[in-house]
Amino acid sequence: MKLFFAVILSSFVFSILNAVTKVSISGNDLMQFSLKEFEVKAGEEVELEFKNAGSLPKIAMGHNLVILKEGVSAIAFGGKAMQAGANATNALPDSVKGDVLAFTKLLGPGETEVVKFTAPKKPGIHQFVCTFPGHYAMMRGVMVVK
Ligand SMILES: [Cu+2]
Repeated sequence: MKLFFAVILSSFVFSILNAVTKVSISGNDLMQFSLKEFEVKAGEEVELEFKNAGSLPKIAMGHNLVILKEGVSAIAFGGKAMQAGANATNALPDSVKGDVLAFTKLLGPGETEVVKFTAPKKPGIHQFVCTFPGHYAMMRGVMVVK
């Protein structure tokens, strides 16, 4: 009987430890994210699937998804990335990654990437943005940590 409870308890603990929030977002040829807002639980693992659902060539319409640290504005960060030399092949210069919580690479048409990260322990709002040159004006959203 004790063993039975131990098994139940350990599988329960295991499922808590493995709680993963899955989020799917895509970007398209109209410079739009499919989601403007998503929610995660503080401290929980997040599996973010990002897809470039467009068909235009990557050099003209590549997309990435960059989640920023709390308090960093997507607009300001987009400008900063441009000044740091963001371009159509390297949209997220290393020198600005200090402001970043998680990011995907720049994806071409039909490409998908899954990134895993741990949600911040502190509830709050994190803006996200595509840093392909010029896209930050339209491709923005927020991740709410609850
Ligand atoms: Cu984009």
